[in-house]
Amino acid sequence: MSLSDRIRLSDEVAAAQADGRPLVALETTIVTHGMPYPENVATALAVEEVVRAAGAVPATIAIIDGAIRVGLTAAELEELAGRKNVMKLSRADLAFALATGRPGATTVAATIIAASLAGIRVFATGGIGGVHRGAETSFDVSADLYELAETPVTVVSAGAKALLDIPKTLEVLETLGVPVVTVGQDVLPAFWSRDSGLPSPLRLDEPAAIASFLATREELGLKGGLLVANPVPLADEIPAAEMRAHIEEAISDAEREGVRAKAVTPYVLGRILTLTEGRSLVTNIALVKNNARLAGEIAVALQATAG
Ligand code: PSU
Repeated sequence: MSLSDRIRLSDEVAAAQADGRPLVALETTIVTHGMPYPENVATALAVEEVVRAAGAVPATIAIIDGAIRVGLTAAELEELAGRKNVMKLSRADLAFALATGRPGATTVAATIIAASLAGIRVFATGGIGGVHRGAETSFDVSADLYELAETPVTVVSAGAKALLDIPKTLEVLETLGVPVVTVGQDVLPAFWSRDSGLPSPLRLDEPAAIASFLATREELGLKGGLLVANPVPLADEIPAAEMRAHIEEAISDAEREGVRAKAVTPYVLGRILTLTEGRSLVTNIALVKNNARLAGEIAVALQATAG
C-alpha cells in the first residue's frame, strides 16, 4: 500500500488543499483520553467552528481502519469517542495502529507527523506533553518534545500541562532547538493558569510576526517546529496558587496507584477534574478554543506570507 492510500482527506480538507486555503490540524487524544464524554465530542466540534471563524479549515486527525484520517465527520468523532479500545498513539506506535487496523487517537507527536504528511503546517491543542515530575528516576519524557524538534509543524498550546516539570520541559526544548514563543505576555503560561512563574524564552504578539519568524527559520533551513504558548483568557483561568495543591494531590494519587507511562496524563487530568469539581474542564475547553482561534490566525498569516 502506498503512502497516499494511507492518508485519507475528508472532502472539506481535500477541497481546501486544492484551493490553497489555510488549514489547522487538530488532535484526538484530547477527545478519547483527555476529556469526559459528552464534553469531549462537543468541544472537538466547537473547536472546529472556531478554526472556521478564524478563516481556516479544521483537519481533525485520527487512525481509523488502517488509514490516517485527516478531517472527520461529526459521526466519526462520536464513534471514536464511544469506543473502548482506542490506542493513544505517538511516534512509536502510529504505524502499529495502521498495520493492525486498531483505532487510534493521535497525541501531539502523532498529530505533528500526520499533519506534516498531509502538508499542514499549523496545529492547535490544549497543552503539550513534556518532562514529568520525577523524570530523573522515571525517565518519563513525552515524545511530543522530540517530534517538535524533528518535524516542521507549529503547535499552538497553552504551554506545557502544569502537571509536568515545566522548568525541565523548557530545558529539553532548548536543548532540542525548539523555539518557545509566548503570545501577549513575558511569562510562560501553565495551561490552566496564565503564569507559570517562568520567563518565556521568546515573545511575539501578532500572528503575522509568528509567520515571519517561521519564514526566517525556513530560510535558514532549520528543521523542526515551533511551540506557541497562548495564555488561557483571564476570565477562564484557575490561578497557579490554587492549582498547585490539586496537581500535587493528583500526582501522589497516581504514584500510589502505580499509574505509569502513557496512563499518567489521562489519570492525573481525571483526578484534577474531580478535585476542582469540574472547573479544570471548563478551563481546558476555554483554552483549547483560544488556541484554535490563534492557530487559525497564524495559518491565515502564513498563507499571506507565502502568497
Ligand atoms: N491537551 C489537552 N488535553 C490532552 C492533551 C493535550 O488539553 O489530553 C494530550 C495530547 O495529545 C498530548 C498528550 O500529546 O496529552 C500528552 O500525553 P503524555 O503526557 O503521555 O505524553
